[in-house]
Amino acid sequence: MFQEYIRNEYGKSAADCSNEELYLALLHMTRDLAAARVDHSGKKTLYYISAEFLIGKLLSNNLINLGIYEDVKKELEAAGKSLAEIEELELEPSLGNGGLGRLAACFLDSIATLGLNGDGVGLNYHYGLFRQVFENHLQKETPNPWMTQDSWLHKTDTCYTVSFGGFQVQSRMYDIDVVGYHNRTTKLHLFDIASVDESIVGDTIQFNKELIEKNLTLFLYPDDSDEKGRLLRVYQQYFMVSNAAHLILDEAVAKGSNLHDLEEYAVIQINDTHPSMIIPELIRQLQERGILMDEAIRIVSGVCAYTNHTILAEALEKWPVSFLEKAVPQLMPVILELHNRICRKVADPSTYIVKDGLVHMAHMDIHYGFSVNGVAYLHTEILKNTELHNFYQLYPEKFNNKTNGVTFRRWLMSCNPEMSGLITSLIGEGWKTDAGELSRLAAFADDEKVLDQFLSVKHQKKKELEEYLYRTQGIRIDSHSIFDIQVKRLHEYKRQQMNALYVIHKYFEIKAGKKPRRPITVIFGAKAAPAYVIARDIIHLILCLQELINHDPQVSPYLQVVMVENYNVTMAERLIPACDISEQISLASKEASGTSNMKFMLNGAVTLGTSDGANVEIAELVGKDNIFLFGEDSQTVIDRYARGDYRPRDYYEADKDLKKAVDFILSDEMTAIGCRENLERLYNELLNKDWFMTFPDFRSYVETREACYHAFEDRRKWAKMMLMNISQAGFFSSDRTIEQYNNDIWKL
Ligand code: 26Q
Repeated sequence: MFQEYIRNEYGKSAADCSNEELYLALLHMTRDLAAARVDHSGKKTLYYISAEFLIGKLLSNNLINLGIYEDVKKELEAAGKSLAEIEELELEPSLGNGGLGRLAACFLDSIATLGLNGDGVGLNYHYGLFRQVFENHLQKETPNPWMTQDSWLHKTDTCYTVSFGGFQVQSRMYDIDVVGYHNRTTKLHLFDIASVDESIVGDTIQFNKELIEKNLTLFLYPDDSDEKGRLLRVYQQYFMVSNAAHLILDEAVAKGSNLHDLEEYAVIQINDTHPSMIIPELIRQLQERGILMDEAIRIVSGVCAYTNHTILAEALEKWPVSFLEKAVPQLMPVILELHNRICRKVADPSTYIVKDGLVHMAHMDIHYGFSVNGVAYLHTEILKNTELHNFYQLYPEKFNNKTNGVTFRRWLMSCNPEMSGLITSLIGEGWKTDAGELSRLAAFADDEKVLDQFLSVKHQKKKELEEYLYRTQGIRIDSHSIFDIQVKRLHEYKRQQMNALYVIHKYFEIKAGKKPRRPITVIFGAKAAPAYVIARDIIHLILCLQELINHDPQVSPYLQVVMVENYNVTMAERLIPACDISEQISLASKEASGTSNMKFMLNGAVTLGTSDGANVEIAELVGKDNIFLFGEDSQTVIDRYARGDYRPRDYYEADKDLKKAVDFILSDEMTAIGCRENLERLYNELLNKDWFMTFPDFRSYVETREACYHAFEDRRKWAKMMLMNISQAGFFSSDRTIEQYNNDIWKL
């Protein structure tokens, strides 16, 4: 079939084609095969609405899910071509910031794989998240175009008119097929407008934020710390949900709904508060279609379910009434009506929707949705007991937990075929559709031959990373060292700065002659929101340390620091299989779940982490012998915040290693390389504020990290830890998560 595509398109054989030609032929064939499996049978449809879908490259993934990856690879090899090289030509669509967006992509894979009738709905950002480059040890942002003439996007005939205050735009829906593993194809619907003008973007990501008709779908919002352009984000969100509401109602009617019975035809999962305006917008559109307010509210409350992804109060969206009045005036009367009904019914003003001129999006979701879920056990408990306690008292029946998961197709089968092959050779193919079967690996925990195979796969992946980083970024690392990796968005609560303080501490030890038994390579990957000053300063610190340490002949044989440029899904697929130690060191209570922790575990890395998010569940599953936990627990942290008596200086004065590490930030060595202003700002922030409490955890972090490196030296014992981690990873398959969403919430 592939040869037929090549003959038809180019009239020559695969051997005579360029990689570009082969890529396009593969794209076309895969698209056609995927389309042949489109199936929307089932009365009820799930709409997973999300401002982000961080789908990553699709070629390999789709080939795997279609069951033809191996055949295609062999066919190409026979023609002297490499599928790996061809894959590199695909551009990665960066339509997400991090965890939340990647989760949405994993969920789509599992929905299709389980054969459920569910689609994603989002926005077709032309540039997605910025591309990160380093200049003078600082992050610089550049535009990251991903759309090409020919891509996975399929232009549909579905177009709507969307009204904003004072003007209207015409939308169009573009679809990307979501191929289930050996199952049906569902859709990711991405809405766009024809009037977007890419020419208003230059070499930077600055652009005129007032020309809504030209910029509406140009960029994905880099996190919530960009104060400017927040109004544009409201326009984006409304554009997304207005289209979604239109689509949902049209599809329900086409399937025979009279709209009064909408809940038999549709269920909507609201991915964080970014799509929350779907609630008033659906009510508004139902009214337009002749349904009265009381009834419209009843209908919408029966179809909307809300997922919370954060307990950081500052990240919960609250839009000024003035923004909404300007951007979407037609929505304000509905929001006020929803608010007034709560005021009449509920005594507790802390739960009201409109307060002090701000619309609290999450409050609307909780009052008018039928389900509220957190994304890990601990996170949901904290929501119920602390952050959303007043809501929990009103609606205990709405609250439920859905611990996150990741798709094993991408995060093991595709990125680590060697490990997949080893697992399959030991326990058969069953785990690919029933991840729980991985537990059968435990039977090999003391089989030395098997343990050595695990070590050898890990080394193979480390060598591949070594080669890849050199080839793509000119960075040299040593695959015989310990790979200690922290990759995730840069945020103070995730505490990359604590990892950096450890690096400084280790630097001093080596200088003083205390050399590690084996060299250590500390790898970071992280983008900072452009407006998040301290996050940028932390990147600066790490890049300066990289420069200093890697050029210090006394230290560099034992310690290497690497910050990879432009960390994204593709890079994650290289880093995760090669990792020995997975850094999951957020301040307890702050990381809702984390999902890289699951991907690392699945690939045989051992977690060094705090009792936060899903780490707690990982620890429960693997047992304390197979994880390195440290630091204060969430209750201790929550209590300290409540007391408000944290003084970082007390810890700094009391621990001379900590003091030395912190002071080093402003040392002559560092200011000779970096920028004093940035380093000083970070130093002051740590010493005077340290809002995410790195100092209280520093000592136990250092000790536990040392214990971890020590354990690494007993290679067989370490291999057993790797194996135990993989064997317990089944719970973190997004297939399990989606099954729970379906059983408890969607009921498809
Ligand atoms: C908010 C307002 C204005 C502009 C942007 C935003 C915004 C954008 C992105 C707010 C939050 C995000 C992303 C949040 C996120 O990725 N959360 C992560 O979700 C993961 C999946 O559930 C969890 O595993 C992580 O713990 C959580 O941090």
